[in-house]
Amino acid sequence: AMLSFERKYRVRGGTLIGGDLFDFWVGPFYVGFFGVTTAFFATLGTALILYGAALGPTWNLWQISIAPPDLSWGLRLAPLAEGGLWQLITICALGAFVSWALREVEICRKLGIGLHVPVAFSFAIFAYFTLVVIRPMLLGAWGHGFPYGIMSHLDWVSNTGYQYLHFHYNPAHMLGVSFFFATCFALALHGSLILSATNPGKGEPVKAPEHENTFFRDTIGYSIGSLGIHRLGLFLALSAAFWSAICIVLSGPFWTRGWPEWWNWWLSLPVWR
Ligand code: BCL
Ligand code: UQ2
Repeated sequence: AMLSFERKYRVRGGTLIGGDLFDFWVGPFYVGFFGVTTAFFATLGTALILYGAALGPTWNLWQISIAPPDLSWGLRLAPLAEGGLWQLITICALGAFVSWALREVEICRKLGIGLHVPVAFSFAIFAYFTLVVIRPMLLGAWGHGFPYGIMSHLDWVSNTGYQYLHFHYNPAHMLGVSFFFATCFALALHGSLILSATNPGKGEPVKAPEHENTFFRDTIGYSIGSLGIHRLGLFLALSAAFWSAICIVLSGPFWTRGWPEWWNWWLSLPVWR
């Protein structure tokens, strides 16, 4: 069933490519040219993962893994069973993620709203792209990408982390982690504040931003405001993804030793050196 407002907003146009050709809905879903390409890449990528799993030694969901090519393949294409599948799956993944982002752009244009959602999603795509394309290319081999498997990607993160002795000393990792934590803190504050305002005592009317502002002015002397908290939340979350991408692209291409050693610049400051 279509909700009353859905019909009103099912307007023609706003497409980036294809004109009217794919400008229609299937049930609740807007299709568009990029809906077709998303479905294509996602289906092909999933089929390739299943094929890779069938070639592998196990159907145990936790242990299935599709590994990138051996480092000796460098930046060349590898045979399917020796990492070529990983390369094709990576292309399909990026094709599907970028298609999804562009489909979001078309929907925003139809609705006449800002592009904040696709812009935000592009930060997540950027982090993934850094892991499987930018860093492997800078290091000269696709084998530096991470394997597609539940346990295997965890092993990759651990091994890659210990390669730099103690990843917590990576300054960009510190920023990424801190922004993730701050994002959780901000959403906990915001979620609880909104629920408190909309759940007053029995018989009381629902409260509005004035009450929300007053709560924070009474407790900490400052309120960022009901629009401001959403700006802050978006900034914190995008910063988390951004610094994550930076922390991993630094590791290897720009810093090859242990991360604790990087902090020696502090001991070498001219003041006390
Ligand atoms: Mg660390 C990375 C936190 C300890 C080694 N680490 C990260 C970052 C994050 C983090 C900052 C991963 C998030 C990210 O990249 O998001 N690490 C973190 C924390 C601790 C920690 C909080 C902790 O101890 C409390 N890390 C350690 C220890 C090391 C270590 C000390 C291991 C021994 N860490 C590493 C290494 C890496 C990290 C190595 C990284 O490579 C990683 C990083 O920075 O990567 C960039 C970005 C988000 C994405 C990449 C997701 C992209 C999503 C895509 C675009 C869409 C997917 C769609 C999906 C398939 C569709 C699903 C279908 C629907 C369900 C229907
Ligand atoms: C706020 C406000 C909201 C909020 C929240 C605050 C009315 C509904 C949560 C309080 C937020 C502050 C003080 C910023 C905290 C800073 C960090 C880095 C977490 O003032 O306005 O709107 O939801």
